Parts: sequence; structure tokens; C-alpha cells
Amino acid sequence: MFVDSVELTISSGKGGAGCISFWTEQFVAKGGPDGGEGGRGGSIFCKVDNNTDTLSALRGRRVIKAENGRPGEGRKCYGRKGKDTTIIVPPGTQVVDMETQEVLMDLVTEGDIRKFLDGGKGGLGNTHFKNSTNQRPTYAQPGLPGESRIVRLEMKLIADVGLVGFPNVGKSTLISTLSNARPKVANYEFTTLIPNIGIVGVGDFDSFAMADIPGIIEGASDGRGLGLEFLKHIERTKTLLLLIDATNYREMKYQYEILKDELKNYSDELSRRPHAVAITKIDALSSDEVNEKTQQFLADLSLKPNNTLNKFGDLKGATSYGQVKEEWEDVSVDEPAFVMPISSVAQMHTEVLRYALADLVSQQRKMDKADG
Ligand SMILES: Nc1nc2c(ncn2[C@@H]2O[C@H](COP(=O)(O)OP(=O)(O)OP(=O)(O)O)[C@@H](O)[C@H]2O)c(=O)[nH]1
Ligand SMILES: [Mg+2]
Repeated sequence: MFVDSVELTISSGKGGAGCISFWTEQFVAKGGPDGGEGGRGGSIFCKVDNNTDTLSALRGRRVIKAENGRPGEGRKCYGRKGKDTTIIVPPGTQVVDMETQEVLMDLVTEGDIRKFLDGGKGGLGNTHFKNSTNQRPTYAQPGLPGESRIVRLEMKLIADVGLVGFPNVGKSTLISTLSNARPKVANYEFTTLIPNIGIVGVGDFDSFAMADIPGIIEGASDGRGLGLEFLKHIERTKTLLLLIDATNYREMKYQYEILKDELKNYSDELSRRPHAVAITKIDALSSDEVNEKTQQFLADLSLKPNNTLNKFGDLKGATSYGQVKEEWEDVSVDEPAFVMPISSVAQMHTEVLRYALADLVSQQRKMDKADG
């Protein structure tokens, strides 16, 4: 099962107590104080590891606690330090304080190790308190308590392409056609309740990650349907593929506008992300119908059909729209990078789509690099 949020109490270790002890030995009547310092409590670290892709390893655990420091001992011996605990999380995990909802840590970069909670300091032993007026102190410090936080670990998918569309438009079918993911496909709305990520291979060496996200409906940004729960997953996808169902009772232009509106209502930044459009289920229509519908859709968006997508493969005369690559960075992201009719079931144009998406992703990666 896909787990993307777990609640936990996380505590660092308590410091060990300082020791009260006096030197004793044969023929030594009154040895001085020799109580050692307590060990520091273990700290909590978080480490980002690409090899885990869910938080499921943490499921069922309620408390994660680092070891306490050991108390100091006589003969000025230090107590042993408590062992640190490292929590391994997938990239894209946030640590959110349950009380304040504040994001305490944002763990994105592979290999990153960050200290979350400091272990409590060990107490000083009585050796430390010896002075000219008190040669035999009978006092030592207790160890300091560790820190404790009730948090929610939340994983937000980081995918190159997020599939966005109304329920039942064929998002899961497309991801199972293009990638290794096999989400459930069924002819009713809201089949997909949790996001799935698939790796789409491009040629022999290249690939990108695609996220299948539950369907969006009008009012999603106010919490309707599955609401905000899943819009937050889209937040971390770098580009979006809007799926518009050619056979749906909802008009294509309407679908497109609602999707754009919902994204914009959720966050301005999301609506400015590069996006493309796939018109789905075209096997259910005649090719004339598909061309007619696509032409109408492009006209509604004030876009002129062109055939630039043919460089990625043969669209067999289907009407489409694509921005020429070199111009991409200057073009407003308000308009789609391309509009392409497809059918996942009949595998029509899905290969062209694969390469066109790879192209969009590689441009996006270049832009990310340029931004640092
Ligand atoms: N004719 C045709 N039907 C399709 C195509 N793609 C998907 N379908 C059908 O459309 C229905 C919904 O497909 P899903 O892939 O589950 O749709 P979804 O967008 O993931 O739906 P939710 O998860 O509910 O949002 C299923 O009955 C699919 O068989 C296609 O290319 N052609
Ligand atoms: Mg689905």
C-alpha cells in the first residue's frame, strides 16, 4: 500500500546524570571527588534516501526515540553517549509540527542528512564542583531531557510529469501504457484514490517519472471531491499533462478551463507550470470527428494547428498543436506546449506522446539547472 503520511512522536535521548563518587583506595582515607560526566543523549537525524519511495517503513510506529546517555561513573569515567537514530525518508518528505502545522524540515535532496532533534546534554559529575571551600561536593548535575515533538511526516511526490484530469478520463490507463506502473483502471469516477508513480522509459537510457493523480473536479480547490488532499501532490510535479476526454459529456473546452481554474485557485505557481494537453479516447471516435473536435478545441484556445509534433513520430494526419522547441523558453506558459489526440487502449500516438513529453521534461530540467 502507498503510505504518504504518518504521525509520530519523535524524541531525542536524555542526557546521562553526572556521578557523585569519591576516590576510595586502600590507605587513602578521604579521596577527593571523582564522579564523571553523564553521556549526551542520542540525537535524531533525518536522511533522504532515493531507495525508499514511500513512508511505509514507518507505518505502525508511533514513537521513535534515540537512546539515552549513560550516567557518569566513578574514577572520572564519562558515561557512554546515547546512540543517534537516523530516520530514512524518501525525497519529497516534509516534517510538519502537529501542533502548529509548521513545516519544520523539507527533505528533498538525495543523500541529505539533517539533524532534527539534539540529544540532551549529560550532567556534570561531582568532580566538577570541587573548589577551595568545598573539597568534597556531594552534588552532581542531572542529565538534561531530550527534545520531543509530535510530527507528521508527509511525502509529496516529486514527478517530472503529473497527469491531471477529471475522473475517468483515462489517466491510469495512460500511465499503465507508458510506464511500469499498474494502477487500477475501471469505468467509474474516482477509481484512483492515492497517487501512483511510474517510470517512463525513453529510448535505452533516458527516463522520467510520471504521477497518476486522482481526478480533479470543479471546486476541488475548495475541498470538493477528493479536494486539496491530492492537489498537494501535484504541487511537486514539474510539468503537467492535462488529460481531456474527447468522449466525455463534459465539453473539452470546459474540462480544460476548469482544470486550469482549479490549479490556479490552489496556487498561482501551479497554474504557471509548463503543461501540455492530451485528448484521450480517440479510438471511440472516427478520425474526422477527432480532427473536428481538436480543431474546435484549438480555436477555443486561440491556437493554430501545426504539425511540429510529427518530428517525434507519425501522427497520421491527426490535427495537433506543438510549440517549436527553441522558442519554448520565450513562450508564455499560459498556453500548452502541445495538444495531441491519443488513445491509450488502441495505442494511437502514445509513442509520439512519450517522446514529446520527454522533450518537455528535458527542457524543464535545463531550466531548473539554469535557475540553480
Ligand atoms: N475507448 C477508450 N477507453 C479508455 C481509454 N483510456 C481509458 N479508457 C477507459 O476509461 C475508463 C477510465 O479509465 P481510467 O484509466 O481508470 O481513468 P482515470 O482517469 O484514471 O479515472 P479516475 O482514477 O477515476 O480518476 C476505463 O473504463 C478505461 O478502460 C482509451 O484510450 N480509449
Ligand atoms: Mg485512475
